[in-house]
Amino acid sequence: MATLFKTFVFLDLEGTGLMDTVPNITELCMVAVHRSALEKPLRDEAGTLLPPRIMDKLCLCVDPVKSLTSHAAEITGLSNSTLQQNEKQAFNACMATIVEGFLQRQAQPVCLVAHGGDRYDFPLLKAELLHQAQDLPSSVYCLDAWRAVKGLDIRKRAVPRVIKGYYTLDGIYQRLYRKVPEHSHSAEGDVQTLLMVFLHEAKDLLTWSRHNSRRFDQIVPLYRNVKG
Ligand code: DCM
Ligand code: MG
Repeated sequence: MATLFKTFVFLDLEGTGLMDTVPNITELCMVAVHRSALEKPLRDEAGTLLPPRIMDKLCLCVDPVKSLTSHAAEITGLSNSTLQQNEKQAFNACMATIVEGFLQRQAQPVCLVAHGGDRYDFPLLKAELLHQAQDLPSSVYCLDAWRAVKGLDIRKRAVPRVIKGYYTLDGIYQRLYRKVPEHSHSAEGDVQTLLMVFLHEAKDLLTWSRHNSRRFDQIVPLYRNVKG
């Protein structure tokens, strides 16, 4: 069924490690943008795309109650000791309520967009929410931007023969903007990069989202009942 989304919520999670380490969330960022701001993006005098003026942002650091892998700590700049020093709370019931409330404030229906979201962000968010016996409203859908950008290239027969690194978030951004994205591996930095990628390809991605998004209801949690 085709769904015309009113709001796109760009999402990125940082975590204690990759999927195989049964990660917990260390940082969450969501930036909500109305579809009208994506359909008619702002540009400066030189014609360069600008981020929308109106967007809602939610960025939260989280005590993961579990050790970060040394690599995750290195790339994200987060550590168990600094999160604890700053007295960050765990992903608790309050956090789940804030996330749900943020989404409920947006014009519905909402589509979450995350790069590699089907593998990491959506199942991980689902696992943390279920651990608090909570979930997102059934009007929330989700779209994996990695799958979408690649799917559009396949349709245009534009997939290169060697694709290592080609469809990473930073790789796509560099191809489109001819510069290196800022603040990689911080949740907010990655969301800003993702938003600019989406803006650049908005016409195609808005159409793609109508037919290729899934209900968040259908996401299988990365794990059940593991913490610490
Ligand atoms: N991650 C990792 N090792 C990598 C890439 C990612 O452990 N080489 C983990 C830690 C990150 C999380 O995945 O916080 C999300 O990745 P990203 O920063 O790319 O959004
Ligand atoms: Mg990230």
